[in-house]
Amino acid sequence: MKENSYVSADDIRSAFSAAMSVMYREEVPAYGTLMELVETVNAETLSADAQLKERLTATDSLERISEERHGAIRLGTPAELSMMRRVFAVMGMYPVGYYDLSTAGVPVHSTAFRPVGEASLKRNPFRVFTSLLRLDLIADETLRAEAKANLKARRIFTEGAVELTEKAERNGGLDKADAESFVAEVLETFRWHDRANVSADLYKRLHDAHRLIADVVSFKGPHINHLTPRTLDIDQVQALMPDYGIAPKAVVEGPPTRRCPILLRQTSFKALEEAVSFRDGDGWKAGSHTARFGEIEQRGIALTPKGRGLYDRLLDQSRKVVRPTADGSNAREYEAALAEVFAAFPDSWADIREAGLGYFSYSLTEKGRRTKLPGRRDLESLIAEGLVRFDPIVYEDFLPVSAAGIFQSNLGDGAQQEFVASPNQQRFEADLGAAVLNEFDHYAGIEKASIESCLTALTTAVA
Ligand code: OOG
Ligand code: NI
Repeated sequence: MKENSYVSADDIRSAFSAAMSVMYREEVPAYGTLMELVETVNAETLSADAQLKERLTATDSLERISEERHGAIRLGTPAELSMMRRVFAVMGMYPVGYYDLSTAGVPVHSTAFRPVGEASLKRNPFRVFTSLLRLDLIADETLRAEAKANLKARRIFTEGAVELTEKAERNGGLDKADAESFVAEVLETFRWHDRANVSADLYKRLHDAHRLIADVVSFKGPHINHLTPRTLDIDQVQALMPDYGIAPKAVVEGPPTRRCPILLRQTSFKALEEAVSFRDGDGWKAGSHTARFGEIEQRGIALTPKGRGLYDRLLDQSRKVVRPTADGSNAREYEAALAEVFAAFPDSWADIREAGLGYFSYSLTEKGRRTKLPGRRDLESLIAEGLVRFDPIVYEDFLPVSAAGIFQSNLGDGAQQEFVASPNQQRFEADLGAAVLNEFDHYAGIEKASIESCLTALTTAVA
């Protein structure tokens, strides 16, 4: 078969995220309500801000503005993780970044599978935050062995999904019919199963060890636990959630509201209690489980290691002043402390660039396009003369402190558990079967390529 008859990985990813959106709205009606709210707020924001509308029309497709940007799953074994890597690769999604959440009392470590090239991100940036349970953090040896045996016995991928992944690897792609079956087969892995794999007794013991362990071990597969559309005004959606009958988490995670958005802000509605049944001899016993929720995100500029260092320090500093509680009782104080501390982070694109805190994409201005230079010049003088402009590069990754906040608020308001901090990227990569990509290299590469293309165009363009 000729290569050009294959469906592009970007198109498979788009079809997959659309199918997942439909499935999740059916499974979790409150998520459908959140989507409606997001669409309303996005439409209002756009009609109130003609400049924003113009900018987004030029850079993004307006009709897709409210679509899902990410989702999340939690896996149980190294074999599940490495197979998941192969499945995502068929959709052009690669593991970027390593996130250790043990420090935050969550017994997992994670990566994000996402598209990496500029064109792929533009086509559809859908990512999946993927966590691997760390059974080594369960103290009780008997319980650990039971959990392990349960996980070992389950099959989270359909035979069709495995066969089509192998076929794509062998041939370098899938044709239209195979791509359609692939999406349908892979969707099965993410589906909710209301019949648990375990008895009520084992569920309770797992749950007592950590709620997250019960969520990963007790079910047939790694149900998608949330999807996350993009909002143009996260504060407004957060404020309006109660009017729509959904309970927001206490605070928005990430940086405060700013003129020049940095990194990622996110919030969610709290996970719902859902009816499930547990194994009980030959029959079933009714119970409940809390895992699934909806989230929203608003992204800003990707920061350089220096900018990220400043962000981490300021976040740490504000949390020393006020630590947000799960019940929201000190949410206002936390927001105030955050805003005050973050006043130290420059808030104009020019200042952020000058201080080397963020990554920018450079392009020729109108004047630059009409200019031809005899030889290469340095970037700063080209900017000063109005030949080259700079625009922020969007942050495409996640933030460990924010992720921990999202995890925690969806695991209930109960006492937080402490684990000894034990990042183990090497172990994660061995389980994954590949190294994770470094997010900073990626942004630096995009920035560098944009500078190079300006310089080339300026010296070869016809006046
Ligand atoms: C993942 C939580 C992290 C995010 O957006 O930071 C996350 C989970 O609950 O499984 O999705
Ligand atoms: Ni999320």
